[in-house]
Amino acid sequence: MNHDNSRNLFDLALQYIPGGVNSPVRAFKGVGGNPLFFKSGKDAYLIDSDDNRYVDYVGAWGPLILGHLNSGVVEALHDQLKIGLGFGASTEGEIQIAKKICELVPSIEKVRLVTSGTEATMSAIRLARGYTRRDIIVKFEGCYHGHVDGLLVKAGSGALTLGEPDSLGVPKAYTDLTHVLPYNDIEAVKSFFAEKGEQIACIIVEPIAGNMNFVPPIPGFLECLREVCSENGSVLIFDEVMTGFRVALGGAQAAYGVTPDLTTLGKVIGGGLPVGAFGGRADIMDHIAPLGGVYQAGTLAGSPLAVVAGLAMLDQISQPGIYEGLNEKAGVLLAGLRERAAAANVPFTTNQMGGMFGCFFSEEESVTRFEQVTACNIKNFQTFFHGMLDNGVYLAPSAYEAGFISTAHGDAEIQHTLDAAEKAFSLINS
Ligand code: KE4
Repeated sequence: MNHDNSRNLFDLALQYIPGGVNSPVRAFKGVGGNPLFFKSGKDAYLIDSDDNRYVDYVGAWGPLILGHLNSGVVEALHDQLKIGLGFGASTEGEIQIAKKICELVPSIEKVRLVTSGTEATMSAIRLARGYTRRDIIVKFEGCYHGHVDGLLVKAGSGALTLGEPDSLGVPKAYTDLTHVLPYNDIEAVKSFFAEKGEQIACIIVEPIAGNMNFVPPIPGFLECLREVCSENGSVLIFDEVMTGFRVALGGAQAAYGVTPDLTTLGKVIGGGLPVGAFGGRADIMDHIAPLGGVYQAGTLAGSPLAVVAGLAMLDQISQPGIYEGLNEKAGVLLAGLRERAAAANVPFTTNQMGGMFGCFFSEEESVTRFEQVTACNIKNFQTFFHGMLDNGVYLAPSAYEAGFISTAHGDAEIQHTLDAAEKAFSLINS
């Protein structure tokens, strides 16, 4: 495949943008080579700046559950563009999407819109601290909750991809208040809370860890978090920016039957436009300004464009059968990948829920711990990534990211992907 235009655009981007990208994980540092520049997308496909076509499993990192340029979302945007881009004042649409979110996620009694997942988690943490009047927070190694100062500690996603799980520029005073525990380690949670429980403002957790690839909670892990938070008056925050409306209509909390006190959302609820949200128990949310003393604000919060796109997305994914279809398609894809890996004698395993999945170049039967993720064969992943790219399949350019399938992926796209995988796996032992 010819990537001359992407190469030229990257050289130009490097003159004006740090690292040539506006978000580190796009830089291909996790796979080697230069990042691609894309110019369009339609349904399950992306077109890059050299007119190469790919079946896309990144989906803008999760939002595009209905594929690129979904007609319902585009139509809603066209209608909104005729009447206004934004007013810095309230609109009816904000009530509609807030109501829809509260209906679809029962634990959310009240919700505040923001413009990114980072803003959502930052605000939820501040709210938990303001509500409990406590400072210490708990997160888990390998989880990523956006680039919030106090959460850039042993973080996943781009931080892990670049091998910098802790960031420069974050004062020690901030990270001293963040306690990091191993994901899925029930005993570690119990002993930490036995010692410090009454000092803990909150736990923030990805109910499925999608930023160290795809690591599901082991039985009892989420229930343990719920129990220790209830016992100690700490706030349980499920960061469902990635899993919300992705793994199930009510998110991972619906799939696992564990109810958090607060939930953060993003990605899917914006239909591809910048939206985040945090919401949960009304008695906690009512501590947010202007009602309560926890300040939080945003110029573009509740942007009418993002709201109509999000509403069009939520209306469509609320239809019966959507998640069963995504689950089935992802299941067929992953079974096919496992078959082809085995045929090529490549150690390979997968995890999946709904339209979200993870692929690991690992001997492990199942991957449930951070150490198992970081022990995966990175070189095999990199060879596979480029083999797939050269055969028209675009995967996340990092071994620490999840994959996403959309309603626009059909049998043809899955077959194309499996045919590409057969070639890509064969490169590994050649
Ligand atoms: P944003 O600020 O990037 O909108 O959301 C931060 C965030 C919060 N919580 C979870 C669970 C997330 O996955 C994210 C962002 N996800 C990454 C991909 N793993 C965004 C991609 C990127 O950083 O470019």
